[in-house]
Amino acid sequence: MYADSDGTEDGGEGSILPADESLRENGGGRPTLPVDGTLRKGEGRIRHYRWDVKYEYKSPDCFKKLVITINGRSPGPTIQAEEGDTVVVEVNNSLVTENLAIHWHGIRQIGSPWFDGTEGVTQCPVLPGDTFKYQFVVDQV
Ligand SMILES: [Cu+2]
Repeated sequence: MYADSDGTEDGGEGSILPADESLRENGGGRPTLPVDGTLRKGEGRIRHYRWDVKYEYKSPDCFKKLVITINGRSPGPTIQAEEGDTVVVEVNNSLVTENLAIHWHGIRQIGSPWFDGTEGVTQCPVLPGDTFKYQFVVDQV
């Protein structure tokens, strides 16, 4: 299954790049994928997202209120990945006055405990105005 691949690395939909450098086009352009669309185990892709977290006014229940959004959405965007893929999420904290960490519930974080997103336990918070790059392998789906 392929997720969207609009070719951009920005926005909530993310982009898909083969983790194996040999599968990429020269020059780091748009990635090439096997013609039949299948990958063997160990040929996971890189799922790259850029998220901007901020407060926005939304009316989820018809009453306007401030909510925390990711790329303008609340709830935030969905990450689509398969077992063996590497998820990379660059999170920018635009909350202005609040620290931030993202916890990836259900991801075991084997070999990457510092990306588990528990502020003060496994990572320092992402300070207002800062960007933090989470990177982990999806070892089971
Ligand atoms: Cu959890």
